[in-house]
Amino acid sequence: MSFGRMPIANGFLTTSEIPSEYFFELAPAFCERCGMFQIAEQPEPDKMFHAQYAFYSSTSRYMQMHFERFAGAVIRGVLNGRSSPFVIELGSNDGIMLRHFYERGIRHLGIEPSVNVADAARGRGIRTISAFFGQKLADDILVEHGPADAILAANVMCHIPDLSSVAAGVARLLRRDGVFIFEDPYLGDMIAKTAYDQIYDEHVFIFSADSVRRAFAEHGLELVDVEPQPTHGGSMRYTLAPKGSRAATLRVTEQLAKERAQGLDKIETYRAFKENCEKSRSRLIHALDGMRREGKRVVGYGATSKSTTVTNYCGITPDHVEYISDTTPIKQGKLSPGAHIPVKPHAEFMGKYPDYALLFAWNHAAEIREKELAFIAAGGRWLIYVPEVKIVS
Ligand code: DWN
Repeated sequence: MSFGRMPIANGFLTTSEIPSEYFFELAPAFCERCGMFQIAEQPEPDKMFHAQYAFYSSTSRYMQMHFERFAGAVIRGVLNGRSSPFVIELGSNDGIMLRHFYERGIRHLGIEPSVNVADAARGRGIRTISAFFGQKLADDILVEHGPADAILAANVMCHIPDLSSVAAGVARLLRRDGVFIFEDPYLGDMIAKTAYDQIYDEHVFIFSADSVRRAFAEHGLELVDVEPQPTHGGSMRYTLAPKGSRAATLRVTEQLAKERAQGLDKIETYRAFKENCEKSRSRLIHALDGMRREGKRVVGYGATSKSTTVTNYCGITPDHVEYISDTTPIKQGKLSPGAHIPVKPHAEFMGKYPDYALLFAWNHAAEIREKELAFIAAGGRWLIYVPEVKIVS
């Protein structure tokens, strides 16, 4: 299917940059042979990850707690009892997870190609190199630091087009008794919730347990555990280990069976998903057109990467959504990619509540709704679109 012409999801821009804005065709595809769901046309990585990368992981308090728990599970479950363990994180962003290893004096190394967010991590004392990970870098790290007890990645693996090079690098860098643990938005949740906004330039793949199992098996890495996560609207944590080094848990077999029952291996499932996306688009634009006709004020909440797919696919304009409120300084004062809706600081939202807030950061709904009770008390309402278009208080 195609979502049409799409800009870079985190390509927030100024008015003068509009004439040179980059577009590509966002067309996801499913491969029945390898079970992978991926986008067909992929913009060059340096168009997305650079010194002005707009997403800082630590903007959510819930995500900070999530990564503290993730790090704790690795420390207790993997590193415990090992002498001078070494942990690597791929795509370590501003150090939201590695800080917990750093604070405990555990040997660590972050690999983060976007220099600005890597600088934020380095500023906190977290050892970080700015580079794209692959086989060559894996070899260099092996020479300088030795093998890793744990290699971690969160919301990163699905961003890397050359999955094969990364898998080969991980296989080379991991100790024989080491583990590679990563988590990403989960295909089963995306399909079940019609959360099509998980599809954008950075998300080359939307993984399932089956596609992960198959992709890494080619590099001698076996899927030994899976653990669903509530983050990003439904994610999966995958644990891989050198083949034969650990027994796979029952959870893996159960998850694979669940995926077959959901039809994740069948093209018909994706045809139905396409229809659901189209229905969701009509309902959302219908709701927004109605609000505009009634003269209601609508403001977007959270200038997420996901919102770029929604605004461009649904044809949402600044006439529908006055501005998008976001707490990230680098996004404020800019225009949203493609739709060119102004992004403004949260103070603006608090200063004059709109009638409706279109919740683009729906994956943070619990955290946001908890802190925006005054908006509801003032008569405001949330317009949501995952899992369905609805007005809620
Ligand atoms: O995979 C990715 C995930 C992990 O993060 C990346 N490709 C990029 C990014 O995706 P996203 O931009 O869709 O992520 P979030 O976490 O849904 O973005 C939330 C946005 O909302 C941020 O710009 C911060 C903002 N925000 C806010 O303004 N007020 C967030 C919260 C929690 C808030 O209270």
